[in-house]
Amino acid sequence: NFYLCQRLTSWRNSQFKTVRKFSLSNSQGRYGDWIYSPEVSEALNAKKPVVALESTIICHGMPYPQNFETALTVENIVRENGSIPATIAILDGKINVGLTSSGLEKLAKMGQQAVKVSRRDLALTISQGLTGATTVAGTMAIAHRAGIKIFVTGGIGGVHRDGENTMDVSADLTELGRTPVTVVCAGVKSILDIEKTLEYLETQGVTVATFGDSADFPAFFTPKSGFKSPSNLPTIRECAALINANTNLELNSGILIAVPIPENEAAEAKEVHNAIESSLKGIANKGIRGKDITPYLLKRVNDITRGRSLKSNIALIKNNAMVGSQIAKCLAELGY
Ligand code: PSU
Ligand code: MN
Repeated sequence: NFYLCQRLTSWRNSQFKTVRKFSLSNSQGRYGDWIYSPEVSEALNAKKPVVALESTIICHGMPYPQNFETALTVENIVRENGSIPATIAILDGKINVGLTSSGLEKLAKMGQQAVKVSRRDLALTISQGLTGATTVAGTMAIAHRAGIKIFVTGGIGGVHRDGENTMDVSADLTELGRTPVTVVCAGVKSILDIEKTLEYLETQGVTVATFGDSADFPAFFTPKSGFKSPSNLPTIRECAALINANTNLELNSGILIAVPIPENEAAEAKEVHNAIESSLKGIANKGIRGKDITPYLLKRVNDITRGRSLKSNIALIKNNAMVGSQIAKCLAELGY
């Protein structure tokens, strides 16, 4: 028994050493074998502002090559406005926080071949060694564990139309209810039920604010949805103060800051409305279900408007990146 015990202990020690060595060589950051890009690792260690970016928007939200170009541009806008971008994805089963441009290009070319990774898919994608693009929910979960407080994207998922019957409610909303990360977006597309999405965010205890002076919650392609925003924050500094108050309370729930698309970049409301209505008919006719619904609708709307909605989509993400980066920078400057 003594012999066995000794053998076991030395085996366990050797395993431990292997694991330690393995993780050190793979990680430049604080977590096991997560892979941090050098600039993200350096920024996190030095407590410099970092902004998380998602990858589902690259693989499942936009066509190639616009997805690749936009991803690179958005990262640069984050840098120009004082923060370090951390695009999050799973490459061959490894969580990457901050991607190289070749990593970004690989994902952009993979498109829908990459797994769409929400919270429920994280452990599966890692344990199976797959490559996946993280949604808002998936990205928030990782960003929080990496110590990143701000996350910029285009739009979030929400309560789908007819959601009261289908129960199709994006896991993005429940993630916002349980993960203290601030998501900066342009509201939600009217492929969704905007009113019910706002109700559900309230149920989940998510603080929602429109950035700027508008009383409305924005509708992604257009600055106004016709639904009132629960609050407005006119300045970057007020956004930072809100995040700080939320952190200090240890509520552990997230914040949604909705930035209306700049008026001159907005899509033609009627055109987008028609494209969305006809795309919605397609899901029923083609029997599209579950996690495939959002990517299908995004692609159809892009196709029907022949790229005009994509142009607005790209413009609003750039605008969000500027706002989000400035909020992260302000948070760091205030020592929050
Ligand atoms: N809405 C958009 N663009 C997007 C998405 C939503 O306008 O790219 C993506 C985001 O990654 C979001 C996900 O987290 O779709 C939501 O998917 P679902 O509805 O299946 O939860
Ligand atoms: Mn869904």
